[in-house]
Amino acid sequence: MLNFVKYHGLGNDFILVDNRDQPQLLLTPAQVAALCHRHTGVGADGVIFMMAPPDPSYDAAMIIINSDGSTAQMCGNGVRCLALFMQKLGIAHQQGAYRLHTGAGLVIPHLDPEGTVTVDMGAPRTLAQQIPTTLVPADESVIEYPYTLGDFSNPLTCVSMGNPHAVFFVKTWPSAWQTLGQRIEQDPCFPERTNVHFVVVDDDHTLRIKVWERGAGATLACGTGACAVLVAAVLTGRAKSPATVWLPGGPLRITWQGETVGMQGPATEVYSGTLNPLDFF
Ligand code: ZDP
Repeated sequence: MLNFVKYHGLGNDFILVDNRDQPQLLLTPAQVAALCHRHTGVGADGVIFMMAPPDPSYDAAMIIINSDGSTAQMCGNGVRCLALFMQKLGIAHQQGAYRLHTGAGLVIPHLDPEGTVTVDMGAPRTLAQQIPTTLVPADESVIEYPYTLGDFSNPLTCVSMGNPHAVFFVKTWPSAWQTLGQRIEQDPCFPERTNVHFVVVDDDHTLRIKVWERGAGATLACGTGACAVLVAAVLTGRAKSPATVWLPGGPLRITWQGETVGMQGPATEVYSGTLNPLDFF
């Protein structure tokens, strides 16, 4: 039997599994997809596995599998959830912070006294080979690129927070933004697919976004996406750090002064349970 705890960060929800005892994942990608199903499973945007740290300089490693069974390198809301899960399990921390190994490198969540989690998300990357995208040569960045797909034409800025993000600043959200988001996610110019964000700038320090997530579809929030959006807004002169990024599920506080990106927001335990993975094939 498998013990799990369900958490969410602004409605972006995850099944968390303590997988520190063994190197193999306790669930297959197909089982993850089945568990994430909202009618026939537990229901979640992804599963987060807490793995043993790769070396003593880390407290744990994080692996995230999206609700479609694909693997992501990083997950901002998930890091906040994982930090609270580690605290619940009594895992020792140094001055309220954990050092996590992720597909995006070292990420450091701090447990705030008020119950929120502030995460040092590492440095953003913008080179085409780091996104990855074939829109421009490998060592160039995609900033205000004249992107066109069918009858959608809009400048595009791409930022990696370990995982790929395509950011479109718009005056108003396209009416069919979900269909559009899905088509952009799968545009062959993004060989690893991409997360997609449509962003309205309210003022220098306030942004509102709609999120289409790679491998999960429309979600209520995306932590790495909120970070990528502020970086894109600063790079294109549209906003300044610090900013409040409003997602459908609520606000995240994002800072970027040119080095690592900071993200502050809530995470909430929903319930814990036990299931037999074999019931999900
Ligand atoms: O990059 C991807 O495939 C995303 N679906 C991963 C999850 C990102 C997330 N929404 C976040 O908060 O950063 C969980």
